[in-house]
Amino acid sequence: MYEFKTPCINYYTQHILPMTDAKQLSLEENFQGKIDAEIKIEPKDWMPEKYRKTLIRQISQHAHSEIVGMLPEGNWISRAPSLRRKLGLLAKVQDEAGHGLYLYSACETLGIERDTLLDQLHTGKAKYSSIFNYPTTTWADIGAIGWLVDGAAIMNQVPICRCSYGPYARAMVRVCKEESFHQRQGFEILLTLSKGTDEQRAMLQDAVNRWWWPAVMMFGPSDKDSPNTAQSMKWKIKRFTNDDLRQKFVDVSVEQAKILNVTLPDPDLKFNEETGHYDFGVIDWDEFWQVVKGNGPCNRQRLNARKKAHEEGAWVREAAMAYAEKQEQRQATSISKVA
Ligand code: BYC
Repeated sequence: MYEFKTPCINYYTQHILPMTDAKQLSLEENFQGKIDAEIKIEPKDWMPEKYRKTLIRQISQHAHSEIVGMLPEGNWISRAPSLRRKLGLLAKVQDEAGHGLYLYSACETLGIERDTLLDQLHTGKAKYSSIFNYPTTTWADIGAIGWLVDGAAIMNQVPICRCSYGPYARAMVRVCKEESFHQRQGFEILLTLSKGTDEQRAMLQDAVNRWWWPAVMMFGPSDKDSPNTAQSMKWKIKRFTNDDLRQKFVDVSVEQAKILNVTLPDPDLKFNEETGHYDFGVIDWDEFWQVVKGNGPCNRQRLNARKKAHEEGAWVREAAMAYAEKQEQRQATSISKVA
């Protein structure tokens, strides 16, 4: 059983109190001890500044990805082929907004304002997932996003339910339940197309051809080129490396592709008897970094749409603030009347 050796200290105090090297070391040892013992770190616990910054970076990028991720799919709500499909897609896109909100809230517990986070997104300072910079040109893309993109997201996010930081881990439990519905709605769209006309089957294959590699890239750079993985694994922010998760994703997707009767666009994809996994071809890392750096097919379009939505939504935020202030005033007046 792990023993607490020092009382918990509000993270703000680390900036205020001068700290001796020995004290800092003991705080860090205790912190790592808690992590090793699977004890969650909570917002008011002491934490190294680098841990806090790493979490702000990852959680905010994750939140931005959820919000920007609404755009490629939102594009198809008004063009869904039936009322049933429209309801499913609408619910999914609304879920993504909810995920963004839980994640922004989790991030705020680390002492950063939401406005600052949004500003970082809108000025291009903060990253969001590379995957959302590709266009959705046919209805089959909506199925492919559900199957492959949400499939990759689940593979990456289920382990985050066990992340060492409490608010992030708890937010991910609900996110993952919803992602699982998203993945199934995508797979069902594709399964229907796979049983359709020649044209529908061709549309399905074309979407899979275009989304496969970007989905494989979603897991981030190879472990040897990932500057953050080693430390994040030690802190149990990440539970698996990028390459381990990517391999798991490839292994399950190959089997699911057989059910859809589609080929995956990788001639090097082959089961390896020795490793028990599928070997796959070389990833185009140049494409990945170009997209991450803002030069993907839709980066500018996505960021502009996001900024426009934020500006046009200003009146909603102002109205909500005014309403909250009015409520507060009413409450204060009724309390003073009682007193
Ligand atoms: N795209 O050292 P690494 C969703 C960056 S939401 C862009 O491995 P880390 C969904 C990385 O940020 C999907 N950038 O970093 C939503 C780092 O740059 P900085 C989002 C990427 O953090 C709606 C640099 O490359 N999921 O699925 O240890 C509808 C070096 O990488 C990408 C999450 O955010 C990328 N793909 O590992 C449908 C999950 N990959 O910050 C679906 C939470 C890497 O040092 N995040 N970079 O300048 C994570 O698990 C980790 O942050 C990552 C990267 C695995 C993504």
